[in-house]
Amino acid sequence: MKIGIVCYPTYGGSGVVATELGKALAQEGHEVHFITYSQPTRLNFFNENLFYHEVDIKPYPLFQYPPYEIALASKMVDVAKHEGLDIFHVHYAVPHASAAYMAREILKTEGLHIPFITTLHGTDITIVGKDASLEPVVTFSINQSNGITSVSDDLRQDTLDHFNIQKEIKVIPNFIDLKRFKKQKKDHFKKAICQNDEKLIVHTSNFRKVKRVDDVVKVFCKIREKIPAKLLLVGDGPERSHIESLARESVCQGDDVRFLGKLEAVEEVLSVSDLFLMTSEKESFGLAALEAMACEVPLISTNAGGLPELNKNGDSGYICDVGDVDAMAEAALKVLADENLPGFKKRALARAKLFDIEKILPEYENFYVQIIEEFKELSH
Ligand code: GMT
Repeated sequence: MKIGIVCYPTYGGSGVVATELGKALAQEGHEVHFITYSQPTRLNFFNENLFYHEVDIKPYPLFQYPPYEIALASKMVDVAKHEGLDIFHVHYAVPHASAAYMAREILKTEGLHIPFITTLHGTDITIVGKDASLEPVVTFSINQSNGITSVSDDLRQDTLDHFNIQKEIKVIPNFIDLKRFKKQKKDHFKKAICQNDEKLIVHTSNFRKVKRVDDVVKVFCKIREKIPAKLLLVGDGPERSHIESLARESVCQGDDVRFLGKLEAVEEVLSVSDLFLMTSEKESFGLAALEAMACEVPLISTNAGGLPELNKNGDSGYICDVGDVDAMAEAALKVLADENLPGFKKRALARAKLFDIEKILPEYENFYVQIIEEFKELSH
């Protein structure tokens, strides 16, 4: 198949899922065309089946806000015509679903019938799309999609509860490449951070308010009161300087908390970690946590969104109420106890294996075939 993938090219989870999916499809022999405004972060190598088309956004004195959606739709039309695409797969509804709708309708006038699938990722539904300033267009373009997927059952339900959706939403969860995300031997790295064999706790995110990273620091301080431990904070985003101040003011300041910024090889840090903290207020799936679990890192998470579909309470870690830092610290201490930790690590990996890309990829491939066939019939 020839597939056009539209996504945000940045570090956000939806862009990572889109890029990893495209890479895996290319590996299977499909031709994959990424259409975005800059090169996707994880698309930094050559593969004969992978193509990148940059959306041109031309500034003009009249435009306070350059019309990205129109430029994207125009590029989608251009790529579909010249590359002979069979289907578009757009990740994150805003504004990709409405751009895809526009592209499909333009192509139709030229006798080309190319369907599109919209994958809902999280904040496109739970925060951005729900806002009254966008909701009518988001509802319309989701309903106009030829196929809709969501990354968790919870997100599917949330979409049905808050939008007037007339179509079926298929749940295809996030996935993990277990060949890349696996525990590696990095003892020297662990020694460098934890000179006295302290327990190593990690959090990775884009430091937005919704992640409640201040709760990560609070939970860590409570753990630190009881046992020797270190905290690594990976990633960057709007809340980072606030979190740095919070960490400095906390009792557990100094060398105990380290900020690593954005990391390419996050699996190296995960390989030496003992516990992942995901304190989010909203989280449709929790891809960062799945990456940790694949590296044998147990998880303390909140019960937000789709997290209970990923983390099994008492098995791969523990689940606590959003904001309940006391419960999270208590649960963390249980996991980190020497007699419990090896079992939790093993079970975190076992749970991650359920989301192996080799299991999930055929679900997308079959869905593409189904949608292409259905649209062909409809168009005749
Ligand atoms: O919030 C983010 O971290 C970015 C956001 C995105 O759409 O780029 O992530 C969402 O999509 C990921 C991939 O499907 C999910 O694993 C994340 O749970 C989800 N984030 C939220 O729902 C807050």
